[in-house]
Amino acid sequence: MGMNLVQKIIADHLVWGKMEPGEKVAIKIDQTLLQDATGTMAFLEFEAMGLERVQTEISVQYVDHNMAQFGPENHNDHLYLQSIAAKTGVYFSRAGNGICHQVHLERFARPGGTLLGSDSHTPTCGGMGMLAIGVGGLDVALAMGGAPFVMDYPKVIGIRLTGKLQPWVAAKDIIFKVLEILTTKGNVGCILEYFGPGVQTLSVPERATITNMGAEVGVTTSIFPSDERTREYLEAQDRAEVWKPLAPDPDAQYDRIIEINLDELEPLTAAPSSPDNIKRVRDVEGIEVHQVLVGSCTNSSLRDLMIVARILEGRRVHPNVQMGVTPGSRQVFEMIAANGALATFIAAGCRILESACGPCIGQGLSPGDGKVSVRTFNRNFKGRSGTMDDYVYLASPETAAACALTGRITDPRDLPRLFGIEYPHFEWPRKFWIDDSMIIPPAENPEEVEIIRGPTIGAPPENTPMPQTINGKVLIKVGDKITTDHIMPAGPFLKYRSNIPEYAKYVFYIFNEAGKPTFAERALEWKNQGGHGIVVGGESYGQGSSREHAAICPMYLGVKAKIAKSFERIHRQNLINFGIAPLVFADPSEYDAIEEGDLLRIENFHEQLRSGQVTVHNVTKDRSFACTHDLSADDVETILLGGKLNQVREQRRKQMQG
Ligand code: MIC
Ligand code: SF4
Repeated sequence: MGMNLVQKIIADHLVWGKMEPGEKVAIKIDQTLLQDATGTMAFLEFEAMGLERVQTEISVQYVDHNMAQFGPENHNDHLYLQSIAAKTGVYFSRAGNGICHQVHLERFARPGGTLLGSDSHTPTCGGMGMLAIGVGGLDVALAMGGAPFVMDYPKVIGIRLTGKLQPWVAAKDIIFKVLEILTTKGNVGCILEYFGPGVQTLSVPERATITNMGAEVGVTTSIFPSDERTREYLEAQDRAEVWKPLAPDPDAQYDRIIEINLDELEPLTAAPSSPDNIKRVRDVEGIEVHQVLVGSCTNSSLRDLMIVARILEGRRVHPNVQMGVTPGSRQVFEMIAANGALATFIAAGCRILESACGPCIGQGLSPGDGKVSVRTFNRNFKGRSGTMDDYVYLASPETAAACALTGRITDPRDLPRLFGIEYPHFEWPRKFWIDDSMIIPPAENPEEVEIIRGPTIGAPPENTPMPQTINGKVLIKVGDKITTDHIMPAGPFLKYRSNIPEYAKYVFYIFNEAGKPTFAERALEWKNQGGHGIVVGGESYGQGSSREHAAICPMYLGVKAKIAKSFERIHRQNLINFGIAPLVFADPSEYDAIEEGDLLRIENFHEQLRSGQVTVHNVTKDRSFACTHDLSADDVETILLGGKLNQVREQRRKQMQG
């Protein structure tokens, strides 16, 4: 039987396990990627596990998230990261060099390789035919130390593309279509593999827009084949030597096939406040727009910026619209500076932002109360922009540019009629502007490098082993589709990423009510009384980002279990890594019988967790209910030991003794 592309790459990297549904497989990791907001903790964990040198083909540390630098914290992190990267054998991409996913695609990704990154949008490099997976920092730290990555053998959903995008319709609209079909929940354990004749009509950066936003579908990753378009892109990046063709076998099998005819697609948008709230732009046109932002790791390639520049050329952004542009990398920045597009943006009245995540992670440009912001980004969860009452529409660069000119949500297909603008012709350059001087290679004499630890660099948090009896209290009960942005906000709090006691104050910040104790205060009060915190959630708990702080900070506050109807992959793994049990309601209707403040008691927790069935007694309501889990035996032991740091230390202690 023929193999699909995912199966081929897994087979090529298989360390152990059976390539069969329901089985676990461990794969060798060729490359890793860390960004600064998750990297500081990951490196602290790397050190805490006693690891010294990276064992991968290439590991890169990027600085792109935490760049607002209000106070010393961010720069302290950057200096720590630069020094420890040099010492441990990691490339360091300096602040200003660009967004990790964009730069990795340009300068490091290679077809057929595996990449593990401490950022949920790591699958961006799937656009280059890599198996690229987003995980928590601790899992990347382990992979840097040479450990294989263990995952559930995936279901592969084939997405067959036919036809060709029509003018004014973009790659972003393809992933919107996928989100409309698959939504953001229920896709854990799947990988999306794109194939079919429509693939060759898309350039590598367009493919990367699609694989990037596969993160919002909740799949493990997304991948495209490697073909002539991939070769052209790599040649233009002066990296033709890493190219190889990759395609599924002609008789490859998929667990499900979704057909998308590109000819029939039209401009779409993700309306507030979920990436799967997909609408036709036509159906929401006319809504007043106050802000337009072009950028983020989804849509900041040269192509994306050039399309917007050509639309704006000789025109002005609507007077009621604030417009910002973020080039995805220094390469893109240099190229738009050289070809005049930067001048076009400035003349049109755009605000030019540095090459970083910026407003995508709430670092500035928050919209006004109740105001509409159209963004080419990938996430529009309520409050992520930094404004609680935000109305963020996600859109393609084409749609964003049209909105910027009219001050209303506008279908870009109306631009010829409204402004006489023809669809811009964009030709990929035969050579990109290449200058890797902002990527610092590892030190030649690592023993001479001193690690710089500013006073705001903490230690990785310690956890105690899981108690036998859980004296639990429901500290909060939340609904469906709770994202890690809801659990652990970024924006202005992002700077506390290496200071857990401070950052923990903002856990579930969005749910705090004025005049009432915050989640953190309630949790610490209960912990100080010797109690254990429990969080209750609905479906698809822990969507979105890979930030392991959404597990570490609750752990610090004494949370021992989260009980939900279902969990998303990365957050679930982060909970395991930090010794919090992710339990699932055996009967989802039990969710309704629990209230915030209920006391929950679990006896013999160790044996119950090992057996796979956990009975929880609700002391307040005087009733019991059952929970299950699909944790492996190893995951259970990790949780019982209080997390992976304790487990790795224990293993090393035993090795030293034996
Ligand atoms: C995000 O887009 O939410 C982030 C910020 O890139 C996160 C990582 C983080 O929280 O540091 C992600 O997507 O994993
Ligand atoms: Fe940065 Fe936004 Fe991409 Fe996350 S989604 S990596 S914050 S640009």
